[in-house]
Amino acid sequence: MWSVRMRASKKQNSKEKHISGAEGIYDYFQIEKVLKEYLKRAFEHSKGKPDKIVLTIEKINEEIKRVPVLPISNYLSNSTDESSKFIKDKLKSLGISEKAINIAFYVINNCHMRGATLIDALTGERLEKDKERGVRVSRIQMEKSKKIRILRKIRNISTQPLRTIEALTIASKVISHHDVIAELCISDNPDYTTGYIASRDFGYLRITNIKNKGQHIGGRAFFIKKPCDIEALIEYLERKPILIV
Ligand code: PML
Repeated sequence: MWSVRMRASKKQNSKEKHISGAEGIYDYFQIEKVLKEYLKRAFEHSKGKPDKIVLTIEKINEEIKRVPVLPISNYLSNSTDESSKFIKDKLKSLGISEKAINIAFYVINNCHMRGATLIDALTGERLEKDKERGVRVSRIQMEKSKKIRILRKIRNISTQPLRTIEALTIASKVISHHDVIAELCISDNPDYTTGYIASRDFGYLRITNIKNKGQHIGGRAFFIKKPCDIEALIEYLERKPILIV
């Protein structure tokens, strides 16, 4: 099997602005078709035309671990205030401190990171080594039959079912690591205002109106239980091949 990844970006004020990304684990015969799809996605993104596209194709030589998909539920919130209160209450119920939650929101709203921030669930300390890049969850794929079944289930509740599937795939891998208590995700796409929180306790919980339309902010925060071997955790999230089933 092969890991195929795409990252598209554009230089803006001498910084690289993330435009879009995609990734999956594929058989050799699927690679050409997937590359075409990824290029189309990179060039047709609502965040603008990229001036750099990086495609990575890597052979996977180790065993692919199977991880169960998180169950999906929805919270229909009417405002960003209601969403943030709901999120805080849910995360606090898992033992995550208010300070840690506030820092996660601060980083997501202000730091424009490409990957996720790792937050100590009690102290709020940021644990990732590279604070600009963050941690990229990689080497993931959802089993085809599972994907089809979930797509059927969510087509009436999600305006962008494929985006939901990709996020669900990431969250299922993240939460499968015993040192991660929860994830908070806000899309950096200005048109997409549904985000989610995820945990072993309540699964993948989608929340409408997590941000206002037109906002370019967004990102992911993972709440970590200490003591934790941070290097091993990052290695798992970025390198361990996972099939979500
Ligand atoms: C992103 O844009 O990558 C984040 C996606 C959030 C998906 C929320 C959902 O529709 O379930």
